[in-house]
Amino acid sequence: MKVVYTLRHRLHHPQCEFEAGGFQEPLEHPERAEIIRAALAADDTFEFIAPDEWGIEPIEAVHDPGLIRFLESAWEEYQHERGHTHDVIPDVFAMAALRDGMGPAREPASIAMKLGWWCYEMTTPLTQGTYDAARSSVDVALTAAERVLDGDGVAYGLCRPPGHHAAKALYGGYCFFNNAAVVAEHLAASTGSKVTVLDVDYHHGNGTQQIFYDRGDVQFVSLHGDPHRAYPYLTGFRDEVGTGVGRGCTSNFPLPALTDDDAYVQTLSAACGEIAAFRPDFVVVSLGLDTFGDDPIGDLAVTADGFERAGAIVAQLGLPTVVLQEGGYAVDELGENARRWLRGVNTLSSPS
Ligand code: Q9C
Ligand code: ZN
Repeated sequence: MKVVYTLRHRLHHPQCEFEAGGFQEPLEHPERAEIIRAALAADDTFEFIAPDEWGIEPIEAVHDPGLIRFLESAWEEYQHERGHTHDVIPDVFAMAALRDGMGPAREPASIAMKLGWWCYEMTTPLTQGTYDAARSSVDVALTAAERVLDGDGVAYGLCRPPGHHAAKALYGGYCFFNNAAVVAEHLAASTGSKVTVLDVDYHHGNGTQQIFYDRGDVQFVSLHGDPHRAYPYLTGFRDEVGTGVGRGCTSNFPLPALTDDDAYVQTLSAACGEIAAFRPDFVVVSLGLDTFGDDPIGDLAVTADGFERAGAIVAQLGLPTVVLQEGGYAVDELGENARRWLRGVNTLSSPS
């Protein structure tokens, strides 16, 4: 199986993360990708390739041009307006209710409020190289997709930063550009066929769901911690099923705390039933490994064996599959967990 990787992910290296009333060590840090790279490099099932450069157009196909422009210059702008800081984090937010009854707000002029216009929370710092790293993460994803368009049964993009929380016009949740959405749109647009995004990250993929919510040609299926207790709290409920021609093309499977391997693979099998019924031509997997029992911010109980079984269930769909890295924060086990999931799905692999 081809693994697409670039060390450019290291350009995004936050120093701190604001959470629960204080600053802490960032959970989403460069070592995550390096641990996965090392685990896959030690297994000759995997062959590494570098990403091609895809330019801005595939990103513009899913994101507001204003968000892209903002991310390109925000760190620099902040340094000029507010003084030097390694991490740039919003401290004021553009809540629609502030202008309730007075007409909609316009994009603010000051970087202070621009941050809170384009970002919805405080755990996603912008660093000097964040924009370039986020662009490289999209390049990694699209290059993995290209392998599959060229006939590989499955390919893996070692994306970092992750993407699935990034909405059309918002970043957050450690995500800047929605790698899975860019790939799904690219596959759908370039082949005129149907695509499913299967999101197995512990956190609901609110961004991906939003981007395709009214689409009949791109299905979104997600397993995640129940939003009654889990980030991002506002999306991922069972009754969110899509709208307009997209009605029925979104399926959410909220999971209880401590869900174990057996319960997990049972729900994944049900989710794959929905995928088979949609009859897609491609599957894009948002692979979060934060469903792991020892993950510091998840509360499920999936093990490495569970990950291999999960990969094998996805392989049984028998569809060309692009696997993209999302979350997973139990760093010591992250490489092995990724390796096991990918070995599980690898029966789709075909000689290229
Ligand atoms: N106490 C991804 O896994 N903070 N993003 C959660 C939990 C943000 C996760 C706080 C979590 C974002 C890609
Ligand atoms: Zn996650």
